[in-house]
Amino acid sequence: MPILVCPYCVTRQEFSVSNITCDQCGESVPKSFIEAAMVRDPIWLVTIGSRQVGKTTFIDSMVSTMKAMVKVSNPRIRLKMLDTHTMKTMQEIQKRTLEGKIQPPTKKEQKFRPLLFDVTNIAGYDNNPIVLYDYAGEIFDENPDDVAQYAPALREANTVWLFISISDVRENTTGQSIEWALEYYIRGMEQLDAPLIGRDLLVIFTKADRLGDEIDDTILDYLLDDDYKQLAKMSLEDTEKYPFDLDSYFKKMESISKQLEDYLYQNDGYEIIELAAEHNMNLKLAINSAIGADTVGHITTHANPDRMRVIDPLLYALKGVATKHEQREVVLIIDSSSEGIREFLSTNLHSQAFDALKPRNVATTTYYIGNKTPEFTAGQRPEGEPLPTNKVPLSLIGPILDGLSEDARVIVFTCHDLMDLSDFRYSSWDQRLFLITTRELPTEWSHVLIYVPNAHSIDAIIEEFFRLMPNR
Ligand SMILES: Nc1nc2c(ncn2[C@@H]2O[C@H](COP(=O)(O)OP(=O)(O)OP(=O)(O)O)[C@@H](O)[C@H]2O)c(=O)[nH]1
Ligand SMILES: [Mg+2]
Repeated sequence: MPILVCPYCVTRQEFSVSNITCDQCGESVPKSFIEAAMVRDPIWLVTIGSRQVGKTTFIDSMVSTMKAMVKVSNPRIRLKMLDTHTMKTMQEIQKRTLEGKIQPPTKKEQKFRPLLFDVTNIAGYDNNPIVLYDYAGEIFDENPDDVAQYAPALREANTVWLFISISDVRENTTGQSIEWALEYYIRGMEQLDAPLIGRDLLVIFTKADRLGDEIDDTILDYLLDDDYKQLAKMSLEDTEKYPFDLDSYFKKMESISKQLEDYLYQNDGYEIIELAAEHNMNLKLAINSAIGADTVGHITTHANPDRMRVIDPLLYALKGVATKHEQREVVLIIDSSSEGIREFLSTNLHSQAFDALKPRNVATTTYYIGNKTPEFTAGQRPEGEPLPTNKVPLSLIGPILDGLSEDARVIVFTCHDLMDLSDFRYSSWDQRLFLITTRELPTEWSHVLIYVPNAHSIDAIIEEFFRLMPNR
């Protein structure tokens, strides 16, 4: 059974679709979340920042826009909410927005619940399970010891969203400086015994509508030129005019991030830049307006808000993860020694497998059995008829497996039993090696698929492969 971190109590447990209750906290984890998490490691996100900087309002705005992404993206990006708590929370926030009421401050609680989502079709992935903790600003304002106590999910989050409202920093009379919340976070992480190195720190400037002329023209244009600011309300005709292209959108985000670093620097934020560098965190910056207009007490204009650049933080998180996963290794081993292999692969099943793996951002390498060096190097499409590699080919996979990394996952195409397969029965390979064969094999193995042409599609096989192989 796969080991997952319980999204509620943040401890490692065994879960499966038939065993959804956490042994530690007794909560039932949504089946859809477990299913998604078995294919892709969940992405843990946390919001940090002072009170009232706009964290919750931003999340509402981001969720509305992400939900509407289906209108402009191809393949269709879809955001789904995975549990009742997430649906109810988002609905309550929306209702308050539509009624023109301000959000009540988020409260710190011992048993604080996350929002659970699944995003489909970003960077070629079907599933991106997301655990999002929208923490209360009060955790980062009062007592540094609160952080470890009230925000244990910080330990799991590789991406930290640090919210800053420059206008609020200026009006602030509490004596807190701009880097305050980050200092609290770092202190909390020390107490949680969680290293900071390699984590992504995304500084998010909120309430950009209040900044007006003081931001330079490039940043202002970036905000105003957001084609998706009214996406939820956009007509069919308009959505056709602005198709979404992740790569070009992402390029603009990256160039704005550089400009914003300068803006942060000029606004007394050099300490943040220093702290990120000192702790080897990857710093990126984003800016948005969740509601496009200022509010005083009672809101009247929010039913149709001009949201500006509210999807950027999520895209950073998803794309960042996708880029890291590019290094994930998948290896195809073709048992070119087995009789019948040419017929078996005569429809180029191996090349098709490579094609089906490609959109998942994995580097696929192909070996022929009996040869320790790859026949086709990482990223190279395997083609042609597989030929035995030595005169008396022995179907030994050990020499190849021994040279692979601990993260590698393997698909073997064979028509007969592999001589040394049983040697690996009680190793981690049992969970990392998927056998595709033409008939029942004598050796016991956990993941075997007996291939039946026309009954199995290669896309379905690859999907199954990702479902079965454990998370890293
Ligand atoms: N002008 C403007 N006001 C905003 C924007 N986003 C949020 N606000 C206002 O800022 C206030 C605080 O928003 P919240 O989203 O509740 O802030 P928070 O960071 O979640 O606060 P805590 O839950 O206390 O940590 C509300 O009055 C919002 O209407 C924005 O984009 N522009
Ligand atoms: Mg809040």
